[in-house]
Amino acid sequence: IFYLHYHSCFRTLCCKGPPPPRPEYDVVCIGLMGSGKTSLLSRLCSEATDNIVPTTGFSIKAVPFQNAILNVKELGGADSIKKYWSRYYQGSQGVVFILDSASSEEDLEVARTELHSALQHPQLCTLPFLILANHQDKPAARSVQEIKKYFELEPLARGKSWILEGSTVDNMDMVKESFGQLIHLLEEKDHEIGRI
Ligand SMILES: Nc1nc2c(ncn2[C@@H]2O[C@H](COP(=O)(O)OP(=O)(O)OP(=O)(O)O)[C@@H](O)[C@H]2O)c(=O)[nH]1
Ligand SMILES: [Mg+2]
Repeated sequence: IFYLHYHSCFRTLCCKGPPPPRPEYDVVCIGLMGSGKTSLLSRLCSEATDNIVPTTGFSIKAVPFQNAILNVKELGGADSIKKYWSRYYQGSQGVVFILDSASSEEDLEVARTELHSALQHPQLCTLPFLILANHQDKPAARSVQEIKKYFELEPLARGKSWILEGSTVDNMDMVKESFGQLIHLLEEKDHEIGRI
């Protein structure tokens, strides 16, 4: 009886301690202007989204998830900022690329070019990518399958770790789920480095 009591006391004390610190990862978030980067990141931080303006320069948010914290650096998508994106890649451990699935053919082409250069950039090419085909709520949105084909992801990103998911600001559960998959890839990479 004493043992049982002692045991449950021990458990009570230990199990109610502070939770272990969550790992943090530095992630860069890119995508054309209006693709929804700030909207999705603000929602993930439970911030209001009614007064969002285009990002000038960059903006950093610590986005909390159950098992990790992502320090996400969003780089503005305007043409004047886009040309400097690569200056801000250093130190990133993962990449989030957001695109507007309902944009014009022309803009989609630009998004594809940008994604391809990110996937091939020396500072990003070995990192896990989360690609979100956003604006899926719009009738004109291309499906995730169409985007995958159009962006030639399978041939180009072969051998890399990437995730492509549809998204919309109206379904944040799905967005959280997609970020969860990215966190899983970041953790795997962390363990790989630990083994070397
Ligand atoms: N219908 C719809 N609108 C969206 C979605 N995501 C974002 N928007 C809208 O798109 C507009 C631009 O969103 P932002 O979050 O500012 O886009 P951004 O990628 O941060 O743009 P920059 O900072 O200029 O690079 C806003 O009016 C959002 O409300 C979506 O999934 N569906
Ligand atoms: Mg923005």
